[in-house]
Amino acid sequence: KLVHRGDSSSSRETTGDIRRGMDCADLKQAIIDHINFTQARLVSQATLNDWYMAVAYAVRDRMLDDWHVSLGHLRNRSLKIVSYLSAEFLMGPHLGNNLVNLGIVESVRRAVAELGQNLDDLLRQEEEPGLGNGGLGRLAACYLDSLATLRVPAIGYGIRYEFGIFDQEIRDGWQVEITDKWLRMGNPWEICRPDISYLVKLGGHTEQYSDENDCLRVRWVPGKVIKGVAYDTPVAGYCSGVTDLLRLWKSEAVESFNFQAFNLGDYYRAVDEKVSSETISKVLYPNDEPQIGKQLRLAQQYFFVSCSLQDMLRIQRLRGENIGDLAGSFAVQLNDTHPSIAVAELMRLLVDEQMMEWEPAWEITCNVMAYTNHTLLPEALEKWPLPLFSAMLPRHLEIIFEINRRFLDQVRSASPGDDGLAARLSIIDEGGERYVRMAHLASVGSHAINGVAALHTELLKETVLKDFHDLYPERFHNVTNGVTPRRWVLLSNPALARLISGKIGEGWVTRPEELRALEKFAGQPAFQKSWRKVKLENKSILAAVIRERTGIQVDPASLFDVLVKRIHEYKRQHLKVLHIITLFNRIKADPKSEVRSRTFIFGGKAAPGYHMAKLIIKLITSVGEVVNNDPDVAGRLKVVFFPDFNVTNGQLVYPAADLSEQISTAGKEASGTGNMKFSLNGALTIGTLDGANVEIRQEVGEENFFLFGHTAAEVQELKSRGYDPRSWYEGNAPLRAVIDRIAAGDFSPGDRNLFQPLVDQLLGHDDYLLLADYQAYMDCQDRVDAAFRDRDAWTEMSILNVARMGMFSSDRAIREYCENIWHAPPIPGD
Ligand code: NBX
Repeated sequence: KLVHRGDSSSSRETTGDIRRGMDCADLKQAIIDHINFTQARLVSQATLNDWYMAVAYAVRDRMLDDWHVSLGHLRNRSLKIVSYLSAEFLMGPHLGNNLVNLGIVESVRRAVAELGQNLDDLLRQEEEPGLGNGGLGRLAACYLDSLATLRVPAIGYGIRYEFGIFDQEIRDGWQVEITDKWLRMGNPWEICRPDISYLVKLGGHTEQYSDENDCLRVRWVPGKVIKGVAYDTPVAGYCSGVTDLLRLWKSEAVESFNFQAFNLGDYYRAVDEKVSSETISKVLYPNDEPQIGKQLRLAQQYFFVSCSLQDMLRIQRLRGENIGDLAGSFAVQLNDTHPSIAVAELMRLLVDEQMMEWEPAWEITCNVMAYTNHTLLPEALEKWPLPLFSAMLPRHLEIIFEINRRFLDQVRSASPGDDGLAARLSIIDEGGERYVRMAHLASVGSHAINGVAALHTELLKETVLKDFHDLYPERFHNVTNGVTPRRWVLLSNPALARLISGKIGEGWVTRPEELRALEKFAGQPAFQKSWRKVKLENKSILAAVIRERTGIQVDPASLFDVLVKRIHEYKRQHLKVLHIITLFNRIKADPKSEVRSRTFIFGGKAAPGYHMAKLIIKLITSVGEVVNNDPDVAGRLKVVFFPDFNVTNGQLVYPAADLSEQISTAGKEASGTGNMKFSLNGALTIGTLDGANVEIRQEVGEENFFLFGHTAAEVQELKSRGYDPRSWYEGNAPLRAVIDRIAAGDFSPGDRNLFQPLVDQLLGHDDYLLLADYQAYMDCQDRVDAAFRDRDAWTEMSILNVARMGMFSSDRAIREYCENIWHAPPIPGD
């Protein structure tokens, strides 16, 4: 009998273990139990959220056996643990992904249905943990999925932000930021581990002292101490039996109250102390590229790095191994420079706390650490003013000076007299106000340095890290990014996954090179028809959501032309706008001119302080306002700004795209990963030779990719010749007409100067060469229109894109890291 406790409304038979059982009856009983005992609700009174929570807990229970076994492997001395240090993990909603990876979507769907609920409704209840800005944070999440799928023992270490990336609303065409209170309704996926916590020091000063052997040592006397508490989330591999660990740190006050000692003044001071300690993990900084020199951000970075390294030392002791063998037990990957203070912190822990000598400590540090660079933009490279740094991390600054002294000694003895070289390589920027350059710290203290796409790695070696490449060529690797086909196809595009598996079997989910088997069906009319049907269904689903969220009616039969990513001038969302206005002008010049039906879908958040990015959003919505309602356009063009682009919305958008816009200025986008998600879902790409576009084009074939624009080398060349945007404007009549329309206020009634800053930037500087690429982009878009007209040829290209995207699985990327950088083998199969 289904034991119903405290609720008389439903009773049925159960077979066994409600914590583990996979029978429908077990699942139902488990869900009801969680409604009754975890949510403390009667089934008859349960809200949709109670149902979601109960299902989440029932699924989590079913992850725990594998998790315990996997956690046990952390103590297996023959296995190396990958420690992925990242200030961001953009995991996306957990429930759907866990159902997919555990292979229990259908059984849970049925159990939920028999309880009178709809699984899709429950999936929509989950508030996604938005603990990241964009590509970098999402990459970390894809990599955890692949690590668990490939059975590699791994811990993702990061920060449990109380408020993640803001929610975006569009009001009057402008972005408005809303606080992301993702924990409001509780988080069923995390397990708080109050017993796993570490103290982290901040501020104060250092002192020298003599130890018992009369050795001179340094003691750090902090101004303040805070505590980091572990919150663990299981990360299940796809049918791999391995469940890895995401361990996020929450900051707390060390002693909340000291009741014995308090008088009124001390009481308030104690409360202030608590509040300021908790501030550290309060909020994710919503800035992607340009670096902001905020003190709290450095505190966040140090906080999570220190907790994570202390945790690794604890695990090392649990394994019964010597601290000196740390590099045999752990591979630490620095996800950009955000965690690069780890180099100095590990040195401090080894030298000051483990009383190790400098040289062996340094060898361990370099053997453990590896650094991934994600950007070439000079303004994005992290550097901290010395006064700020020494006020917060006085001991680390001393250690960095010592690292730098030894490093520059080597440089000088290898290149005597080359003071310029030493100055360029120095971890301390001494030209003017002094800074600590974090990319230099990471490069000096790591045995491996990698870029995230072939072109990016080459440019890294030639530009930002050129001197390091000359010095340590063997440290440089390329690992082209990848995305997980579990979340980005199986979960988000189930209809396409079914169609593919029906043809070639399910092996592609873990061996995506098998997608190649689709090539032979690419020209088959019946298969093409099914392929188009899936795409059309996905477009209809998206169209309904667009209608609901923006009020705009779009035609699923039109070409869905999509540009979703963070808003940034280098990503050139406004180049897409120039295209739209060009088409608009053609219609206005001759309403009967043939302009093919297109739906332009934009999405993405702007950093709250990035005015130009926010103005670009306003430009998109304003152009939409005019174009969407123009009688001459007559519905042929629709412009949509889809608000609040995040992982959840991405899962709706990628499967519905016909055309993927990857139009950054060549040399600026390190890799891109959205480009991969689109193509894996059958969109064709229009793009520049930038980031991973280069390799995507190579793989899918140049005849299946719409290429335009100056190459990175040509961009360089243009700029060094003295780029003059105004001459491009004057020499191109349609371009002039487009810019003049914006400048004349045609899209900003009542405020003709609204977009003047944008126009001034384009005509005055045009740092990202929109005007130089304009004509090539228009011509390429005309080729897209022509190609879309031939439905069968287009479908064939779409199938070939999917068939040839295998190399962009994050499994391939993780295998490369494991083999070339981490030297971490998988857990042997059961
Ligand atoms: O990392 C992105 C790059 O722009 C993409 O080209 C690349 O594909 C992706 C993964 O390698 N970078 C990125 O997303 N950066 C940030 O989100 C970021 C966040 C905080 C910050 C600086 C950058 N302080």
